[in-house]
Amino acid sequence: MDDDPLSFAATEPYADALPRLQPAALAGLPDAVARPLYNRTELRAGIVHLGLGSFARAFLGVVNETAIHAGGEPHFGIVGVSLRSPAVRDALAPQQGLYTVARRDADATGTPRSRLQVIGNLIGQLVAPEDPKAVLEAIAARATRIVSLTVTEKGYAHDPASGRLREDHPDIAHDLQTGGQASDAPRSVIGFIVHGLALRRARRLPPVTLLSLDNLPHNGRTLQSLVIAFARRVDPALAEWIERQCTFPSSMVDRIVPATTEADRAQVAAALGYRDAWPVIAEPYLDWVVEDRFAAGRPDWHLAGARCVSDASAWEQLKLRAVNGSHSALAYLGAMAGWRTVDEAVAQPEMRAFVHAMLTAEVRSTLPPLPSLDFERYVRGLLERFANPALAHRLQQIAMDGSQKLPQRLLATIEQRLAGGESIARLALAVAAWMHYLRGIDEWGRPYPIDDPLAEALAAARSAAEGEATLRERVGAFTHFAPVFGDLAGHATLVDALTKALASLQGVGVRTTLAHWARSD
Ligand code: CS2
Repeated sequence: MDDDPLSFAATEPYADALPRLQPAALAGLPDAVARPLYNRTELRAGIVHLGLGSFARAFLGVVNETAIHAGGEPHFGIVGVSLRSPAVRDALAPQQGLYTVARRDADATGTPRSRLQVIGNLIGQLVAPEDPKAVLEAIAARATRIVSLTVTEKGYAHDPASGRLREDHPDIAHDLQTGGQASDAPRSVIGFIVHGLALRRARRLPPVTLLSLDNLPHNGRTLQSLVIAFARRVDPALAEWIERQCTFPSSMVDRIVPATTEADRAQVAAALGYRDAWPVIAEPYLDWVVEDRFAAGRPDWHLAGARCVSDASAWEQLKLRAVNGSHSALAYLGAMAGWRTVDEAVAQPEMRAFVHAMLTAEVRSTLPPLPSLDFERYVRGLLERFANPALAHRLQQIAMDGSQKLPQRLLATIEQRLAGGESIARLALAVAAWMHYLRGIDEWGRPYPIDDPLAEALAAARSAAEGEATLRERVGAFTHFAPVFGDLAGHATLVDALTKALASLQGVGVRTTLAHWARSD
């Protein structure tokens, strides 16, 4: 959710000596730095955004800024809500919500370059655990038209394989209780949304759009079914009002946003001449396909390059299976091999050949037709994005929360291929790499923590499987881990493919395995 592990303790002395980025500083920024060219005080809070991590600021914040510049629309300033930690608010409040986006790539000679933009449309910030009522009030405010979300997969508190609301999730269980505490001070994202919408309805205010910007399949529909399932438990009439009046457009979002480091912070400060306590780093690429079903209007995002369509599902599937599927494959294989970043991993010829083969030989056939898409070109472009040397996107960042990511990134593709009797060797290697990764130690003997909301349950499933006599039986037992494998539990062809891949990873290591698997069928 608030996804960036930025430490404020280790500050750069140089940056500390600089004045703070704030509205009065805008006029004094270097010419090359883009900045708000509108009157910030005219912006109204039309969007409440849940999950104010780096992705939201480098994606929604940027598109919205361009739309404001292009259309002069004052109704859609953003109130950002941090769901857990006050760190982003603490960093940005002294800057009155201003922050910098550094778009990074390399020029033709391979020299890294960075283009800076100061973003101005974040006009309010809330920290949910500090003041849950304020969050509910923001959702229920008359001016609010859109409630958007970047809360990561685990923020939905659903079962990743089936998509169902986890009523046993402690935050959901808390928010479902009847009485003041649950509705006045929810803890879960779904709880905030439903209790906020209940207030709206009680006040007879118009409905809003609930807009998921997370990497989930049919993210709008998924959000809708979770919200409705929760609302039915609270008040069936409310559930009906939400279903009839509010909209939940699905969308495909694509931009690589690595976590900000201290070095990034120092570099941005040096270029700005002002200290920004939490700039965000992004690749230049940005793609957004969003379903144009907004209950109360939307900003002119189409003027900022967003593609507003009637059905985004084909684009979502392409993105989840190709971009995120190969990202996860790179993360687990690369981390085990001891590579640190995506560009380092994809620079290994075996790794690059493997990703290319996985996409063209196995993922491609599962994608719905997209007449405007040149898939080979898309894959080439993707590998170039991964090769961006200026991002230093850590594989361990992508490796986190595997249990929440694998179903839609790799296993749905596998399921579809198995149904068609097609080979799954490469996709299975990526899943086997995750299973291998769960041992918590790379090929060089270096340990790392497993950062996953289901880490304990995964560790228990692993040790239960250890009791089996053969590798195949151990793998078979592990595939009964329902939140990840769902209906694929014990599927003989899958278990065979995973066993073969895991045996190779354990026996000859990542590099040699990759060389074989890039070719094999
Ligand atoms: C990544 C994504 O961290 C991850 O799991 O795969 O955040 C990825 O960088 C974005 O979805 C790209 O659009």
